[in-house]
Amino acid sequence: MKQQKLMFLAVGLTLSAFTLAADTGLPKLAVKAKYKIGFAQTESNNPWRIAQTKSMQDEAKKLGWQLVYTDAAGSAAKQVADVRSMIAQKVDAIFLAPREEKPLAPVILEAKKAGIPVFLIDRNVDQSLAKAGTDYVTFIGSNFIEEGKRVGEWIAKKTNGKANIIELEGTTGSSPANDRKTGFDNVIKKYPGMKILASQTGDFARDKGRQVMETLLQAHPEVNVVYAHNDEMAIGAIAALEAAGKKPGKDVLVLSIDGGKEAVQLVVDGKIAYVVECNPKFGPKAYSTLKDYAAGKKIPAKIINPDREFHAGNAKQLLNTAY
Ligand code: GYE
Repeated sequence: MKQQKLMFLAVGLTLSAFTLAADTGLPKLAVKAKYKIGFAQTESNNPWRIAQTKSMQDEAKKLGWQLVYTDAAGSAAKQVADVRSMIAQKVDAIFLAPREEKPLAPVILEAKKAGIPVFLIDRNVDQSLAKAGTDYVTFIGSNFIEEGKRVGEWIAKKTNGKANIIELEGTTGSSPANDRKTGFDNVIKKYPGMKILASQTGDFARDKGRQVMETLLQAHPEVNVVYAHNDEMAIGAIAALEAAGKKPGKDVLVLSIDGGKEAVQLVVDGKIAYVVECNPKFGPKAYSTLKDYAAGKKIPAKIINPDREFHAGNAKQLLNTAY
């Protein structure tokens, strides 16, 4: 009798250890017809952000869900406050596009503690501070390292491994800026003839990109390749190059990431040489992932969007499909 009891106890303990191990610790989400969700946007100063917000809003409308939308206007501190206010409003779930990798990690943990699942879209956070699949459900977005690598490889091929490069980096401390640099650097390292003359942030913004390019151009007139971490800075750089009497596409190859219509048109015009796409239309995928999560389906810690590319050979044909 006693032995039997002990055995039951042992089986029970093993079972609960199993359930604990299988439990991710993430807040659960009830299955509902309609949700009240938060979307904390980082800024709205470029076409990429505007297209992303529109996609999130359109899809919420389609589903009849209530969307609490905030715009951090380029401030990580404001975005932290925005997420806290969503927690206070007891939204069912939060979609967050974290402006920078470190400052947004703590509020993810606060949401988790409050029982609200968080989904990261388009930008990630520092995994040592908040972990995908444990502290937040998943990251949905592009593989930024791969994007940077593709740009680097394209340059290596087109220039036979000889280039004088100016790099315009995205927002300092953001995951796309960090990773687009890493992926690019990994390729450049292999080619002694490819030199990064200067690498500086243009904050993913057109006018900042133009100003930075203007200054760097004076210091490095020998530049023949510009790698911009997004379209906006590439368009700013083109303005600076033209103002200095240089011909983008001839004297200087300009490459970027995003693939918005304006940039793809510039590929058609011959001013941008190559663009890796990074599509901002997240709405449908974001919400279907939330529904899958509520239904108890296993969600991978990373959901990677496929990225196309635009170059002289396909830009005209693909122009209408660009965001
Ligand atoms: O490339 C840029 C935007 O986080 C992937 O942020 C996104 C980047 C995108 O402002 O244009």
